[in-house]
Amino acid sequence: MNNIFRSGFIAIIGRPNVGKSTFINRVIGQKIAIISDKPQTTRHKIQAVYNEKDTQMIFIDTPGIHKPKHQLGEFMVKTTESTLNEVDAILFMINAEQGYGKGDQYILDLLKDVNRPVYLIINKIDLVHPDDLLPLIATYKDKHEFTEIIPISALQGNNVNHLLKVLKQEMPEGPKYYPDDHITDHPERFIMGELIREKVLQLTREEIPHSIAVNVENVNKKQSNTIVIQATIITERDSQKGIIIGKRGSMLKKIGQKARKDIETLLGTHVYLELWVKVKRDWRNNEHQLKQFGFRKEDY
Ligand SMILES: Nc1nc2c(ncn2[C@@H]2O[C@H](COP(=O)(O)OP(=O)(O)OP(=O)(O)O)[C@@H](O)[C@H]2O)c(=O)[nH]1
Ligand SMILES: [Mg+2]
Repeated sequence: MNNIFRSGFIAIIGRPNVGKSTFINRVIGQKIAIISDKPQTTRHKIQAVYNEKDTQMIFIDTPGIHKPKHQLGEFMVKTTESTLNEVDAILFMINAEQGYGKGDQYILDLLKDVNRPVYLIINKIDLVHPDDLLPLIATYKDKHEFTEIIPISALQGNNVNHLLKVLKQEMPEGPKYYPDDHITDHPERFIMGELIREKVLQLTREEIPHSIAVNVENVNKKQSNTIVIQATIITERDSQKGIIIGKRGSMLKKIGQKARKDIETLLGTHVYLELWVKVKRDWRNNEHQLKQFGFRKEDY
C-alpha cells in the first residue's frame, strides 16, 4: 500500500445551460454556484474544492461557452479559454437531450489546441431513454480523442460517484492546495450577491436576467444573531427597474424573501436583507463598472 496524496484542477466546460453549476454544487454538497433554467447564468470562474482523505480535487465552474455579443460576454468566454491549458483534466459537458450542434463544434475546435485529458460528460440522462445515448456517443466519439465518455445526471446524482472515482485516478501526486474548510475561491460577499442574482433570474423573464448585476454594499453584524445586508440590483433601463420592483414592490419583496433564505443557509444565522434597485445604463460594456461588480482581472 502506498500512501500518496493526489490533487489537481478540473475545468468544466460546455454550452450554456447544460448543467455545469448543478454538477459543482452536487459534488461539494453546498450551493456555491447559482443555477437557473436560463442560459448564461454563470458569469465568473468559480472554484469548488472537493476533499477526500487522500485526494483534493479543485473543480472550476466556467461560464457557458457561446459567441460573445458584448464586453461581458467576451470576458466570460476568455475566462473559460484561458483556463483550459492550466488544468489536469477537462470535463466537456453536453446535454443528453440536445443533439450535437454548432455550439459544441466551437468548443471542440477550442479543444484541438489543448493537450489535456478531456472527458465527455453526457448530463441530464434522467431526461432520455438509455437507447438514445448510443447514437449520441457514436457522434461524439469521432470528434475528439476523449479519455472516457461518462453519462450522468447532475440533478439526481446518477453516476456522479463513478465519475469522481475515475477523476481521482487521473490526478497526479500533489499537495493539498487548500485547507479542508476552504470550499471556494470567492468570498461570502460574492456568493450573497450571486444568490440575489439567482432569484432575479428565476423570477423574471427573458430580457431582464442578462441585464442585471448585484452589488453587495454592506454586511454588518447586529447585536444578537442577525446580520444586516444591504445590496443593490443594477439594471440597464428604467423599464427593467420597474419590472424588478413590481407592483407596489411585490417582485422585489419576493426576490428578497427567497434570497434571504438562501443567505441564511449560507451563513447559518438570521439575515435582514435590504434591497435597492438602480439604473446604470450600458454597464455590460463599461470596463470600469465590470470591475466594480467583481469581474476580476486575474480571471482572464
Ligand atoms: N433534468 C435535469 N436537469 C438538469 C440536470 N442538471 C442540470 N439541470 C437543469 O438545467 C438547468 C441549467 O443548469 P445550470 O447548472 O445552471 O447550467 P450551467 O451549465 O451552469 O449553465 P450556464 O451557467 O448558463 O452556462 C437548470 O434548470 C438545472 O436544474 C440534470 O441532470 N437533469
Ligand atoms: Mg453555470
